[in-house]
Amino acid sequence: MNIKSDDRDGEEIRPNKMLIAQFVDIVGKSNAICDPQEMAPYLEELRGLYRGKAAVILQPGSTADVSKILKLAHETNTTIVPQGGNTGLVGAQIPFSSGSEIVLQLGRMNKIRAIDAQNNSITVDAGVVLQTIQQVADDNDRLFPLSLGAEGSCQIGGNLSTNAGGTAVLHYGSTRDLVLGLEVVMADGTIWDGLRKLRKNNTGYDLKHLFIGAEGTLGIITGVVLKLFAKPRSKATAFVGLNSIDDALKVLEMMRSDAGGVTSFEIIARIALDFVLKHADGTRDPLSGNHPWYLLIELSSGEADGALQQRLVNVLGKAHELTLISDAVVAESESQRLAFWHIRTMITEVQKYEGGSIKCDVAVPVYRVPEFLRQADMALHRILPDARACSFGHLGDGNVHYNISQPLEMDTTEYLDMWEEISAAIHDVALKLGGTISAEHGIGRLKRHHMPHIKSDVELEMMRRIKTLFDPTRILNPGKLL
Ligand code: FAD
Ligand code: 2HG
Ligand code: ZN
Repeated sequence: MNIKSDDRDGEEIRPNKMLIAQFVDIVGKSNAICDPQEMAPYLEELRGLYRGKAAVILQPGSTADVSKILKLAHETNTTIVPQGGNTGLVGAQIPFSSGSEIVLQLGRMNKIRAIDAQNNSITVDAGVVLQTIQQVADDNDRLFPLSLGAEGSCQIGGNLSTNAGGTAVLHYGSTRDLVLGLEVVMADGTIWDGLRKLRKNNTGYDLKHLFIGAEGTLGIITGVVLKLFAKPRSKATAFVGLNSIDDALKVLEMMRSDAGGVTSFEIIARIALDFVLKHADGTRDPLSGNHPWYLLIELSSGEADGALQQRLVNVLGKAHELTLISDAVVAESESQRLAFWHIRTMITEVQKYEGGSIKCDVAVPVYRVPEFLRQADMALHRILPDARACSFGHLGDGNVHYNISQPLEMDTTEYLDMWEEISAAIHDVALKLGGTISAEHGIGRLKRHHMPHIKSDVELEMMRRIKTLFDPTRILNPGKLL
């Protein structure tokens, strides 16, 4: 464990007891956490990279509560850190160490407000857990396609605020693409009811998009109208072994043109599979032999018969004949399909058992992923020859989680002290290939200092002006993102 600190950690203007009591009154004593031990799980992110302090943790039960809290915060210059499921990977949901901030924990706002199957939409509170939304959609013979490893605990408000990606972006887009309307409480407590259910609405600036991906710096999202989709009648899923990442892109092309319905196209390096097999109980290698790279491919369609499965098998057969892939297994049952996905979703967790891990969430144009991986490996090994690149991610989106586990014999703190040097080298490779240093996890605290290098002065100035307009007294998640 290596707590990262940054420039705001020293600032300290704690709200006094009377003011805290006023905030507590809004939600009621039973919905305010003041005890340090009870606060602890909300004040540390899951890898232990960031740990903070809070004046109090408030758990509002309604949009009206949030509005009152923000009005008071605005008047008293009290800073607010919004928090959903606390699964974010860039530290944006964790307060700084001064103890002056209030954490606004949205988990009690967990109502499904309405499901409108005919309009293919669902309206929910911001604190609803993603998996619950998926389940309610499913119960209504619909699909809510956002899917990611943390879906059992992350909340839709957090997904919106990070514009989360996940494993079905290739087909359905990022969270941003799944939103029809928003309800937001502005910094001064004003409520914006933008809960529209429209698929078309060209009436000027589309304000909802400002709050999506804003990491809680422009307003508190309290409600959302989400798009639903027809539930696929069939899915076909394969676990594939291959020698070269260049060939993976050829397989993607074949899947698109000859099979269709490509929903997920995920890449896993052998070392990532090894970590899962070693640390995650009950997992087993779906293939025999040792392959440098694996693909988890999922197709989905409205056809109810086995046509999709057959197309997948045919394309894999052709890819094998062309020696693009070395082995493959197609899931024959739902439990086998879930077992493949379990391997993929466990990768984040198992890395922690291999010591320090430096995460680089990069994206490059899809066709440049092989180049990125080769150059990143070279750059990494020039700095630390024994570091272990554990790459995996959403190849179909050009998004590689180039995570780097420490050399086996190295001291973890010594390794994590190299975070800046190593990540800068990897980011440099991605940027030179026309990529980004944050594909889906956001900026938060972890990457905030990179903003001047990755955004033009014009972009930064526009962002600052938007921030000032929406949050003139800078009470919303200051020190994050901007
Ligand atoms: P939090 O971590 O609580 O907060 C995240 C940000 O949103 C913070 O800036 C916070 O201030 C803000 N926020 C939260 N709620 C609100 C609100 N109501 N209004 C305004 N601001 C708010 N991410 C991906 O993109 N793709 C993945 O595939 C993926 N897989 C993951 C797998 C695992 C195992 C884990 C642990 C994380 C993964 N993540 C992934 C990262 C994380 O799950 C997402 O960023 C998620 O969207 C965060 O949701 P949360 O509710 O936990 O938000
Ligand atoms: C995933 O794709 C997540 O599983 C987490 O984005 C990635 O652990 C990570 O870096
Ligand atoms: Zn991811």
